[in-house]
Amino acid sequence: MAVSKTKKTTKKTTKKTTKKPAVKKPAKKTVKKTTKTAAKKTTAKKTAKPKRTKVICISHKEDCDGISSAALIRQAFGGDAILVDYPGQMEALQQVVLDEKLKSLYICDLGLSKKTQDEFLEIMATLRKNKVSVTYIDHHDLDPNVVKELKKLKVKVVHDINECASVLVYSTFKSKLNDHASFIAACAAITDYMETRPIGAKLLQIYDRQFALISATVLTYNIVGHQKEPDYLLYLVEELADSKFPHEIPNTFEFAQIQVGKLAEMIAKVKKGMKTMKNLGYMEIVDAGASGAVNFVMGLSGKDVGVAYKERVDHGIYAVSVRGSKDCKVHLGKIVNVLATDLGGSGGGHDKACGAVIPKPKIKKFITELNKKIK
Ligand SMILES: [Mn+2]
Repeated sequence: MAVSKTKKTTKKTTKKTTKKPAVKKPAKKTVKKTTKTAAKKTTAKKTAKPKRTKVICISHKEDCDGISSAALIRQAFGGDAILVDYPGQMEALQQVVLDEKLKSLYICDLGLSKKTQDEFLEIMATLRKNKVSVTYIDHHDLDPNVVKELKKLKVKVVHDINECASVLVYSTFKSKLNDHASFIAACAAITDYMETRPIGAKLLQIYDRQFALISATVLTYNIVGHQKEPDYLLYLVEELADSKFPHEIPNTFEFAQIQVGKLAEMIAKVKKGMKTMKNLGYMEIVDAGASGAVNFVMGLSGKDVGVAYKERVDHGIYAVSVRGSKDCKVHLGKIVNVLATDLGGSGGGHDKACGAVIPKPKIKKFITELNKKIK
């Protein structure tokens, strides 16, 4: 390497240096000094607050879009990821708000519902009071009043239901990301069914379609199959942030093959265990994730809506996945948001793909009411 100091290398280095905007550090120092002087007045050790230096990204752990969003944030800003599912989302926020070292927080691919939005706003207000910079990036259906409130609090909101969260992260922070980031975003767009949207389509176009499809799919199977191994999911975030292709991460394809086998078994189980109502197919899942089964429930039931639900014993709830076919004309995310809230749970999401948390005794009522509302 040292011998081949060609003109090309020099050019590249120059480009890189000019591309990245210089970080304004002096301004921050002045602020710190002022804080120190203020702290001196109150002498006691207790009041010496720790410097806020931490960058944290809270993102969705259950799919490629959430994991990829976390990876892109990590590439752009460093810091650590906290990966959560919907039932664990508020708990994670309640924890980070207590972190006295937190400087900036990114929240990605985590939609809000009627149940969670008020508490979310309260936590955002506390964070902003503590001068934590907060960026909320999401593409799920969102109450416009919540957007207004967030903007009032000076939370940076990047919200667009027309692209997946990773694509939104990519387009917002493009200048801080490398070329490979567009591939990660394209994979996320594929797995969120949003690769035909304006930006998603452009990103996918950069790469060979089959190459992107197999990468996105293998990545998804590794994410879905490692939901109970948070360290592995964080490792995936790191590797993707480090510009690795899914096939460069050891054993991903072998693992995907195992998952494919399990899914094939799931087809047989759904055929046997699925039940139908007039407008939907539904099934309780016991030994796999509900989100992995729900497409089969919809497809094999011949209905335009499929519901799969799995008990979360520790929480006394059912985690519910709902999918709509192309012929489904209602906005499932909006319907499920209202219905789940009425039943003491929470939920929401996209028009044809959404989820809910339903108290255990209310699951049957949820399904019958949903069946009535989607005719
Ligand atoms: Mn998403």
